Amino acid sequence: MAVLESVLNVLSEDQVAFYHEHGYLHIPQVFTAEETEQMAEELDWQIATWANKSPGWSGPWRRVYMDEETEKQSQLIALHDLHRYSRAWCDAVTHPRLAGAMADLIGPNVELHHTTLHVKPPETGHPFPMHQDWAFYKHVDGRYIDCLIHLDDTHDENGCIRFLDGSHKGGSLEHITQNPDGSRCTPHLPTDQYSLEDTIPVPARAGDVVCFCINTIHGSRINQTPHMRRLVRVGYRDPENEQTAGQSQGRPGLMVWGKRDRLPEQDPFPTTI
Ligand SMILES: O=C(O)CCC(=O)C(=O)O
Repeated sequence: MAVLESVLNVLSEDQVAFYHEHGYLHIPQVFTAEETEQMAEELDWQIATWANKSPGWSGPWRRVYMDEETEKQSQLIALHDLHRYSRAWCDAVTHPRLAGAMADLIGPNVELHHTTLHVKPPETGHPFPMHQDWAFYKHVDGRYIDCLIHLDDTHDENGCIRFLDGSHKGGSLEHITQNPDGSRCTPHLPTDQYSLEDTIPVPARAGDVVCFCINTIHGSRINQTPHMRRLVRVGYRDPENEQTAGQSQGRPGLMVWGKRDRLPEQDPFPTTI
């Protein structure tokens, strides 16, 4: 009888099965201590040199998640596409252990879509309301994974990521995108139907990656500690999973694993935009 050869690059079969069942996966120590230290050092440089500090995501959810005083002070430090700003982050998003793990989950072909920094400053660092990342960069199907690269150890006190177990199986959901006065707000799910209380916390160590499907519902609590909580989100997709709206639409990404197959009538990328 023919024995099926494993085609997995980095993950075990149990890890792959866990991801497909629960919609998320904690992958310990994707990066070595030395790599993580270099990434953290260059991240701090990027924060000091390029990042924006702002009140963060908007919407009526803020007053459900925070009291008035905290809400006024709550901040988020953010920056997009870190791999464009320093070498350690270019190496990180193309790292064979990370890219190989993504190929195990959505391969054989994996394209980088975006990189986004989320730093929760001490004491009042921004909570995240329940949402799917699909609402920010809509794709036709679930062959899209967001990875949270951890630069700091996380736990509930500093706002570790939390998932609604198995929620990816429900597909994409319409989000609230307007304030009661009709102005636009950051997409989020109704606070009376989706609660952080129902989610599973996934604490992780610096150097770990926690990844999840674009349709997995998630959120996180405020950072109540005196220290920053630094996470970088990196999005990877099957290059044939078409984007229909949102962040970075129409922008081809680096192929970090496999090849970009040519579709019928598809032209090569132009040299100007
Ligand atoms: O940084 C966090 O705690 C949450 C991040 C998040 O919700 C996201 O990247 O979509």
